[in-house]
Amino acid sequence: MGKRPPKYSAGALIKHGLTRGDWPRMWRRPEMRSSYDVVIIGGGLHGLATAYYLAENHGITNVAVVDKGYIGGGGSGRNTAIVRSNYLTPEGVAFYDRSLDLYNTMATDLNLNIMFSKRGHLTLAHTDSALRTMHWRAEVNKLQGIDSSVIDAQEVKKQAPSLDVSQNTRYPILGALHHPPGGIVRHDAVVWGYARGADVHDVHILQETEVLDIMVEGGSGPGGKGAGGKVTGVKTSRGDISAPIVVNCTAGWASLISNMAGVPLPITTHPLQAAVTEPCKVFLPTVVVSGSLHVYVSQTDRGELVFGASVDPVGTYRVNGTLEFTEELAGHVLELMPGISKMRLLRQWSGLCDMTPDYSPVMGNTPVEGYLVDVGWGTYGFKAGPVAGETLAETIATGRNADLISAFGIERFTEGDLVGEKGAAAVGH
Ligand code: PYC
Repeated sequence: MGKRPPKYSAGALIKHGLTRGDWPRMWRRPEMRSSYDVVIIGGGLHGLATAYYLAENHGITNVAVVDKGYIGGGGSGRNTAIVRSNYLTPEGVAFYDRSLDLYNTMATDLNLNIMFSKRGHLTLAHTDSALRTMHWRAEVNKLQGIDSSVIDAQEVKKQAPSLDVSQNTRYPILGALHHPPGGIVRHDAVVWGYARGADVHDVHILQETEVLDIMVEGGSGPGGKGAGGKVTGVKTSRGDISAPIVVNCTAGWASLISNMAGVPLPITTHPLQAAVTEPCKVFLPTVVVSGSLHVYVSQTDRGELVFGASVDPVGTYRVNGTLEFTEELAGHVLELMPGISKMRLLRQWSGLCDMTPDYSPVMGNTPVEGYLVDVGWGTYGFKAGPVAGETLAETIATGRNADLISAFGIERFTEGDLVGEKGAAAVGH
């Protein structure tokens, strides 16, 4: 435990740069074994974090992370990199706050600059009912020690001077939920940091390895799969792997992968579109979200504005951008910040969001022994990655769902014990 990636002195870095020296790989391309103690499906932030914490916190290192593409090529590379813990339910607040703690120490823990910019987070209220929900969230947050409060329109203007807070607009800003610990993070650095941290512990990261089936025996469903069964491994495009524990850490394809184990999930998959502008002088010092206008925006340290929206209303697996999105986004953004009308959009993209009925994830053990899920991440997967990995690793190591995820179990959908987080989603859905 506690293995660290090598550190380089400034002199060694300069020498490497000038001599084009032999840079060590951040993670290897190992030969696939025929069996592992744990197979994690999905080489994104969640899968890699799970592998890292299994090794780092529990000494479980005979682990493979398999991905049909390249690591970080799914939701981890397609999000808008916002972190915060100002949720609506006590379960959500505690969970996302632990993730923020882990983000706070991550640069040191993983020895990589993840560019965490703790710049604060504003969720605007344009109606009395939205303001009421902000007060509700602020009180839930404060009860759990989270720095979160409702501020009025004048204070909003101080936090984000480019916002139009005049009261004669279509959606006047009445106030906002202000959450100073929120911010943005360099998303790929987080993926790379966990990948390197896991690789140092000899975890196998197997890219371009597609899972074709999950092998289960003794279950009550067709082919011996489903409830009451036991996992025995996975079939992949590079051959079979036997494993007593298989973890579904996928986004976008979570329900299709889960069907392979005979464990259906209450998930619908929708694209979420995002876009980035050309860079300009930094003028937006905080993250701004408007649920009513279906938009959120932050400015990177390079000066680009990064925008996101609500999920597209129709469920598909498509990840291209649409002109309708761009038009709608521009209209809504200009209502908030009329001053940026001359800025040009550079590019747009989509990520796939697995939406659950209560806007909370599905995590932990399932009715198939040895098959665990870390899915249903909707529009909130990036901020949850570290705590998802930490709690999943604990669940695997101890055999029982970690306390922080006990409310997110799959059984809540049959027991009717939902964790309704819709009021704290960044945007309307
Ligand atoms: O929940 O903070 C959020 C979020 C940001 C982007 C998408 N969801």
